[in-house]
Amino acid sequence: MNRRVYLAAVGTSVSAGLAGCTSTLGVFDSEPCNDDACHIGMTRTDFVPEEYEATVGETVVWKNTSEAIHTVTALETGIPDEAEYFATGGYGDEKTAREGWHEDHGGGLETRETFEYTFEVPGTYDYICIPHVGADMVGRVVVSE
Ligand SMILES: [Cu+2]
Repeated sequence: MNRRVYLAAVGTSVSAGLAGCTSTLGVFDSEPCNDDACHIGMTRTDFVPEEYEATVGETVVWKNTSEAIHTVTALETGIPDEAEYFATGGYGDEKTAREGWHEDHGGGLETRETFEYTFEVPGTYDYICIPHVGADMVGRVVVSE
């Protein structure tokens, strides 16, 4: 056997094997937050669970359990009037949050980073991931007394 051909074939199979191992986080996609450290996980284009039930005073923790960058951005028209606005990056309103993302990916949550918010007002809270809202990456937290 020609030695150069043999090496080329080995090189191919090695790199193919490595490529198959790069996405270790994918194993947890069906249940990305399987410990007490977070409540809502983020896969490639989904918040999991998409709807989360909380009680007043509860601090909810989101964790980016994927290899993509996400945001947690409340919709101003989708949260109770009395509730304090929330968004990754600490933006005070939805418009600024959207501008921050489009300017320099402000508010982006990297792999394994977390974001938390304490829900003080009962009601329904709708939020989105700005870069993936087109892929229907939306979530809801329902807060009861
Ligand atoms: Cu996203």
